[in-house]
Amino acid sequence: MAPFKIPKITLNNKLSIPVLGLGTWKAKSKEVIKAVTTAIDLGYRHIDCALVYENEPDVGKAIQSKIKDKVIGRNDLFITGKLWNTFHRPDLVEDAIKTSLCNLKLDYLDLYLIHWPMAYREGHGLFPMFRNKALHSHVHYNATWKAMEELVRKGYTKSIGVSNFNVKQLDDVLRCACIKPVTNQVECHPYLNQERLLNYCKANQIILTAYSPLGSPDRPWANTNDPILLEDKKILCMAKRFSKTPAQILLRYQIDRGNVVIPKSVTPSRIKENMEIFDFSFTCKEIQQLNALNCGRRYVALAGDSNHPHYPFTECFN
Ligand code: NAP
Ligand code: SBI
Repeated sequence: MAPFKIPKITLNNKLSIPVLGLGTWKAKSKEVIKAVTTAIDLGYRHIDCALVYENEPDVGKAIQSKIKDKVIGRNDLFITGKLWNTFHRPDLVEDAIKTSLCNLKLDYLDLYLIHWPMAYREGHGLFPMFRNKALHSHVHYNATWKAMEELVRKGYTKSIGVSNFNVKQLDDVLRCACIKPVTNQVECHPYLNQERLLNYCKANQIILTAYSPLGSPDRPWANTNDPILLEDKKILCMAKRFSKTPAQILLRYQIDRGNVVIPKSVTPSRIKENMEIFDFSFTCKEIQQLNALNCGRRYVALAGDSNHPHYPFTECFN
């Protein structure tokens, strides 16, 4: 049987992106090979990667093997990579994407994002620290953005975008940009519905990509008392009403708001379950009911960086 075709949406540069992608953060070496292989076999064509996940070589192995076996061609895939915070200085940007391309065994990316607006001290590993404090760099994200534009001109990536940028930071980038960001990838789910940021993105033809759409239950800093999104009573009730799983409700919520969504799973049955969201949809009223769960709960915050001048999650800008 031919694999299911996941719908795509058009970006502001006329290229298109599959609305559902596979997340890869926290996926270990062997499991990520199996996850990417399973996903491609089932019909996923969009894989969300990053240098800082330290599993790009394994993602690359799985992709390479599917291309070699002619299950897919490179053009059928949409591969996202991300520039880590220690490589924001403009002269480091080209080498950073080259490293990811080499890891992933690709000669171009479909999308490359500035992973966070904060720059870290260069040359001291991925998380430079001194006396338990993160070391910052003063590079401004606008300068990094100009170096990202060069990557498109040189053919290293088809599209560029940002991640974890607030409205003010996106606005700064738009004012200096010759090439507009196609997306802002941010945490998004009913507990953090990002209504203001989403309205800003829509007004500026920027797609919002929703990360941690299931509430990131495997995040390393989870506390036993934290609310569990996948176990929310209203989500469970809706799942029952639609004969769908809570995860499927949370993923369809993103699609019906016009967002791209990138759930992570290394479990074949869940990778399949997370695709089975194209045979139902929500009315505006149902989306409003889900939006009403908003309580500002952020599961992913890099809270240790809250004293960085470009830390994005301060109340007044969100
Ligand atoms: P998530 O996708 O919300 O949740 C992943 C967790 O949910 C895993 O524990 C997974 O388990 C479980 N899961 C998956 N499908 C499920 C289902 N159908 N039923 C029950 N549990 C299910 O969290 P995330 O990994 O934080 O976010 C997704 C992706 O977004 C990341 O992997 C990464 O690619 C991206 N991301 C980007 C940023 C950024 O700064 N740009 C930050 C965070 C995340 P198993 O894997 O064990 O199946
Ligand atoms: C890492 F590899 C290590 C820490 C970490 O914390 C914040 C969330 C994040 C990130 O920056 N992007 C992710 O997908 N997860 C992450 C990744």
